[in-house]
Amino acid sequence: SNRHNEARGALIVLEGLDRSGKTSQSGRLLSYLAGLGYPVESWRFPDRDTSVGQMISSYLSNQSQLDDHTIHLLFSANRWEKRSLMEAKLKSGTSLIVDRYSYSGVAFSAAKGLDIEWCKAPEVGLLAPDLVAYLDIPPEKAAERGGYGGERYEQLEFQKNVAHHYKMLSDASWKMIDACLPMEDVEKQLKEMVLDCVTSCQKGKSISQLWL
Ligand code: 2DT
Repeated sequence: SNRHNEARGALIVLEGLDRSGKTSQSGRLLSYLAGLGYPVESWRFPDRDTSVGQMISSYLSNQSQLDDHTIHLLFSANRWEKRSLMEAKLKSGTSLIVDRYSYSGVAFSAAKGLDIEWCKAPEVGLLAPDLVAYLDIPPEKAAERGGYGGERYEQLEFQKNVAHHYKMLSDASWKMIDACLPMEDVEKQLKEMVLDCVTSCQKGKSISQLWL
């Protein structure tokens, strides 16, 4: 039907500490929605493929040093450079499952001691997610899962600080999921909320902007 052709896609964001399972669950959600016949793509931030993304990648792997404010603005710029494509995808009916977004941007920089309002400012005007699913895991539990690579932020004390800032950023609209549950249980909960979200966007929920 006409209405179906005009249906927009949903902007679905997964957030959580390193090792909370975001990347695995993104893959599962992608297959799930695609299997149901919905146009869908899986994205992640930072997007290391752009030139800004390459600067970020080099910083994260400790190959370059940058002032905390500077790297913060690069992470934000990395979202801005994808904004118009993001909007075009959503308007053409493609849903996006995004692994990390502005909340990572603010939580990680604020955990270093930057002012939270200063951190939020460059995110204002980016597209607001239709769903933020937070994979909630105690930092100690995440660390036990192992697989912290050698990247800059992958240390227990820092992750505890990030967790604290995520909690300060969260609001009643966030869907909190106990990420200590077996993967299948997390997956089941996510599928339900994601399908719900895709359906409400199809029905005409409008796209809004950060920061609310
Ligand atoms: P991945 O390990 O998920 O690739 O993330 N980060 C991420 C920030 O500090 N600011 C941001 O805006 C984003 C999107 C979180 C790489 C690291 O980059 C951090 C972990």
